[in-house]
Amino acid sequence: MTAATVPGTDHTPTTNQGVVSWVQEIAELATPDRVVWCDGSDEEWTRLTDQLVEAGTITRLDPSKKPNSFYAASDAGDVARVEERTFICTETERGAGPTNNWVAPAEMKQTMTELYRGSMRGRTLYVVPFCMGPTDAEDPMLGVEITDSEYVVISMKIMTRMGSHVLPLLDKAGDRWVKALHSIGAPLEPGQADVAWPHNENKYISHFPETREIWSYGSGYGGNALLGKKCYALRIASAIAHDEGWLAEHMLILKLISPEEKAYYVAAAFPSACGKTNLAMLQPTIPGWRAETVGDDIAWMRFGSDGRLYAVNPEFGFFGVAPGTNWNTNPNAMRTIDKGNALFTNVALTDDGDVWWEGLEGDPQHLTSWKGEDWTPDAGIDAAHPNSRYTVPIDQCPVVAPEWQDPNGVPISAILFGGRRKTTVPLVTEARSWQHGTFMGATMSSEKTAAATGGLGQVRRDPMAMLPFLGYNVGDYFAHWVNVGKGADADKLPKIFYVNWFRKGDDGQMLWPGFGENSRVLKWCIERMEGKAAAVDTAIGYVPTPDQMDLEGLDANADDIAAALNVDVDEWKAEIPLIEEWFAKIGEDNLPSSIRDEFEALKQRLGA
Ligand code: SAT
Ligand code: MN
Repeated sequence: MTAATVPGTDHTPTTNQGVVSWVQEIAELATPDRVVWCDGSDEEWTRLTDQLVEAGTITRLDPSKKPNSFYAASDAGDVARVEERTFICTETERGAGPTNNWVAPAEMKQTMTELYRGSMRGRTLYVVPFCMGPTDAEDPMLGVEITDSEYVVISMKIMTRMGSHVLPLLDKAGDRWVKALHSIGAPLEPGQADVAWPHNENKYISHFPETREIWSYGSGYGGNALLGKKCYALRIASAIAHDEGWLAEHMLILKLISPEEKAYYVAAAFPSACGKTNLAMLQPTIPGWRAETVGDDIAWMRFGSDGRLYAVNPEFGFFGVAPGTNWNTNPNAMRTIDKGNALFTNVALTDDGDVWWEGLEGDPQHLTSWKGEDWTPDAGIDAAHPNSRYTVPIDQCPVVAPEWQDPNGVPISAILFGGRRKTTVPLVTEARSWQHGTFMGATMSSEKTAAATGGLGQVRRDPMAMLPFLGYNVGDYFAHWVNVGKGADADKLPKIFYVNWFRKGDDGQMLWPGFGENSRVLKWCIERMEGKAAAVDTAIGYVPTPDQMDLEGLDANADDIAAALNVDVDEWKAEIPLIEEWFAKIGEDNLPSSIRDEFEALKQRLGA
């Protein structure tokens, strides 16, 4: 079938000829039964959700419990990002760097073109025009996702600004838009019945940062398929940011309001499934303090004309980890979800048409598990997949900051880096300088979570929580961070802190209660910025003693708090060879000398 004979191909609602001819080219290659340009309307949502209910891909939840909300269970072979199948295709191997899988662009395009050939047969090709970040930005960050998955279309409606209102921007965009091509790789022969979650065992998540393109094949899930998120807003945007002198980071954006009504904005980087969404919707436990949400996953940070760093959240929805979310750990997420318009994936389904997951209140006696099996409390297995997710519009969050859509962003006072570490890393450490903070981010580490397949619990270096999301050479990325600081007025730069909510005692119990109590750590950070709080000058940076923090009313054992804040020089000495190993992996040719210098200075201070 040629493009001209694919119904819908002649319908071209944009005057951007680059978009029109790309859609035609892909229609010709992938030979869908029809082409549909998505308008983002409620009518379209209803049509697609009805269709997916009919196909058995999603289940409508009881509207009295979760209005206009749906449940999807994926195939067991398609439950998380596939890092080993994720590629950065730069012209040179050095461009992708030692932490990314690299294939030359021409070779990858050749391979994947063959995969896409006929891959949409029997399906619909949807054209999804979208914008990452506010549409009234000076330079709106546009994209067009082509997909053959209805689930992706409805997810993109929640997660991005998508539909007809983006077309006038696209008309004027010339070639400043990202081509995001997605196919589940499951063509249907005439008469062949579809399965609930079509996908392909052979998966490729490929990025072409130099030409601002994304080619994804074989997966229908999360960051593999909703291409505005990790693929565009982090991998492609990090490369754009490097070229243009700004930062695209895997960070939540939180607004803290003091009892004096002063607002502070904090950006914080944690690896996937380490509690970013919970921190983004924090309910402070300190009297008089409030918090509001600007973003829970991604921050784009540019300098304002006043020399401060301003952050924008490019997303429109939350893609939060369900397990562990409850009325105690994240009441604001629960309130956001309860308003409906949500899509749940791989959680469990209750008998009365609601959703459930491990850690949620309630004591269900029978469920349908994410695998579609009967589940009872004695089943001995989780009812929800550990990477199960809820997708819900941000503007439903009861504590969303009124300025969350400001195209100029919010001025950042502090940047937090954090991982999940049982040992070594204290509750909070302030960096000595921007460059030292960059070193902290460059060497941060975390135990692997369920957000990606494989290796659960292993400690790995995850620089700035960007290891799986960096669109170029990690050494160049560190140099870029250092340069961003060099080019700025030091007084106006955010202060950098390294936090670890997850340190455990010898008994294996968490030393710090976390969640809302993390506001105490944030308060200390703010007081440091204002020159009000004291700290101890340790080998690794400035660390408070318990009495230097506001712990009033905290229900915790004093020894535990002291242990959470302890700088154990022996544990840090044991960390040195691990950092050395990490730098060896990066390669001395790639590693900026400024980061090497910070490492040498740390060793000296530790006497290592
Ligand atoms: O699947 S996603 O990459 O979107 C979620 C995550 O890993 O943080
Ligand atoms: Mn994330």
